[in-house]
Amino acid sequence: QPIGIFDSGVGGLTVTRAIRQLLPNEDLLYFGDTAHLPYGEKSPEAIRSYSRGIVQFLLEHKAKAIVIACNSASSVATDMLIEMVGDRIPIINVIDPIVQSIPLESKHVGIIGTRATISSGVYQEKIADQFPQKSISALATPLLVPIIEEGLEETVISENAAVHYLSLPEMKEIDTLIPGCTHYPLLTKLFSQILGEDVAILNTPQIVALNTQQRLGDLNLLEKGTKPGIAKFYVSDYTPTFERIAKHFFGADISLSELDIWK
Ligand code: DGN
Repeated sequence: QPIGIFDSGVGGLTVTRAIRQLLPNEDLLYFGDTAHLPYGEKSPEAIRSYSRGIVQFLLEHKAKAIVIACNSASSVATDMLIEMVGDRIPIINVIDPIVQSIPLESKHVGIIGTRATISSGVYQEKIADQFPQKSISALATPLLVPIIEEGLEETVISENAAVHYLSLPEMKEIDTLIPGCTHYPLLTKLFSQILGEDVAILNTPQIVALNTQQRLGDLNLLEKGTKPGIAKFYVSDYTPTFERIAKHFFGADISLSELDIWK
């Protein structure tokens, strides 16, 4: 039985890549809702409705666990999906494990993400609940997504955009940065050049992969065989551009198959 993973598009492949590296014997079933992206600019109602359809699809394909590999969907659809699935299979979102991984010594946490993620306030609430003594600053940084999708991480364009956002007053005093969007791990090097060594940048795909391993381990759901798992990658709308970007995020040659679950 595969681990089902979904995202609004192909950004969730940064998380999928980390899961694949950590759990190479697991079968993976990835669904990217490219027909409806970007979720980051959609309303909570729309994101919940798309997420429900995708989870239905993953359940029909016998997923033994589901990873919501999208910060925007994790922000607004996690509770609804847990309610929908009940105790049939575990639903893993990206936000809870990331919040739990904030260093205890951190005093001021900065979160960057899409408009949907930041305006949901979910990161802010969960951090405030768990670490009431920490200061929190949150900033929507939507321009970074298309820059990364164009493969422009190492150019003056991404540098200017990142410097612009990270120099805003909200981000001035932070000592920890949460790259709260599937795409942003590709800018880690740039963020650390801008922010300096004293600011910790969380490795969000790795954190989510470790949490997936732990949740599956606790439920005795980890694959015991030693053959390499099979990974399948579906999208609701195929274009060669999505495939090119997918390879960039996954860091290896993969092919996408179109499957319109909305028909
Ligand atoms: N996958 C989305 C997220 O992590 O919030 C980013 C892509 C988008 O919808 N703009």
